[in-house]
Amino acid sequence: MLQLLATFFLAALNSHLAQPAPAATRLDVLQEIWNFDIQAPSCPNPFNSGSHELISMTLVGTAQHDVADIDPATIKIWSEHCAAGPVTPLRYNYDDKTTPVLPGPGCDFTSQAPDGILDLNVQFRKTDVQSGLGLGSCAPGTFVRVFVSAKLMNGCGIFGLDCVRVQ
Ligand SMILES: [Ca+2]
Repeated sequence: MLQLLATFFLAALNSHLAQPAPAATRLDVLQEIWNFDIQAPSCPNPFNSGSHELISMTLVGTAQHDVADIDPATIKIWSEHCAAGPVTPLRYNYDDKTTPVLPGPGCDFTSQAPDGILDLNVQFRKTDVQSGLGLGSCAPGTFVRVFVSAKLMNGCGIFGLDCVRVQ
């Protein structure tokens, strides 16, 4: 009887392991990387601590990525590893502001001129970004990676990356 129970348990365990991954795991797979450009077309992106101005950040449209598919209400920015944030934008607008560049792990991006494809520009209060991402404690000249997350109208998650240089 004991052997029969052990066999049943192993069969149930194997069956469980063969099941598809939970939905939460599959959503991670669906996430897309989009081009994200802070203060386009300037580079590097100086961030003046204590400034009460707005800072512009752009989700860059491409032939494959139509910015009209983004739900603007879901746009948020975060610090590395989501250690700080999110910060939500004050407002947004659609404009052809720049050309996409391939995202990389560092802060060595270059910005280009408009390319005829619509981009989604979001404006944040610098004071919100400074306090929300903890930039006030960064030494002048420090490059800080800023991550953006959002959802498309179909629910797919997207994210992007750019940097600011704290002044
Ligand atoms: Ca563009």
